[in-house]
Amino acid sequence: MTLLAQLAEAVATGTIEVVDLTAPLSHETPILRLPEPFDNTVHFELREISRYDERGPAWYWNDIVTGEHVGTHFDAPVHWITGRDGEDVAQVAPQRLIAPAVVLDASDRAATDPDHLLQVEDVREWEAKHGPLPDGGWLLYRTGWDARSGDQAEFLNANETGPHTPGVSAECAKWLAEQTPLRGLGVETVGTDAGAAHGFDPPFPCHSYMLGAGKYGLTQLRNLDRLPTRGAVLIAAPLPIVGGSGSPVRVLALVEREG
Ligand code: 23J
Ligand code: MN
Repeated sequence: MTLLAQLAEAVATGTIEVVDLTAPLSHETPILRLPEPFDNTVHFELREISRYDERGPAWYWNDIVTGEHVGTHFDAPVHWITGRDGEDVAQVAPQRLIAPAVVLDASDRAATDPDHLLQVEDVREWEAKHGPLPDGGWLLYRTGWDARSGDQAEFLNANETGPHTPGVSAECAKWLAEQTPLRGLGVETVGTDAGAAHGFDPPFPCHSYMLGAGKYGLTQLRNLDRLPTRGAVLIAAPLPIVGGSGSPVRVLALVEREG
């Protein structure tokens, strides 16, 4: 059998499980809310064109209204000023959209501290236990935040001091961007940066350093608890929006199961 025939058979029989890491897209899908004076994205929306009616007797279809950065989505380098000369989302080579992924689980700490920040030493510790970060792969940062994704207020967890969601320290973001062979960072929260990251130095360090280094972001992932610490392969397929800064993305993980 060819390699591809083996893959198809393994998927068909469940020897390779396909785990969907994508949040469902609807008007209720939580979105980012930046504070004044910044402009914000819109909620996802379906606009019905016809539904087996006088507008189209035999067919149902919709227009969609969405931001690029709505729901589970892909951040392209050009999204940030540091990556302005880098790739837009349509320029990302398809070969780079299939890559290994590892999972770093900080859900215990995020449960007691919603402002929990990943530090370089946490990743170092993870590497000592689980091996090196994958060359050209994804680091998936599990925080348990996907459990809140059914509700915008719980998901953003904002109070009078702003949003409180876990993320990555500025030092760690710089290190991940510049000192590791990662292709990108995937998170369960609304963006790759912590809720409080507008006040970091630099502001939004994950966006700033990762996208500035030509790396990618994936947000609002779910089902990371169904992935092995290492060994999964991710297929992340953003729409080729010409000139776009990002796109809603379907993220599928291939996971090998025992016999
Ligand atoms: C624009 C400004 C700040 C942030 C973001 C977008 C995102 O999180 C995003 O979706 O890229 S933090
Ligand atoms: Mn984004």
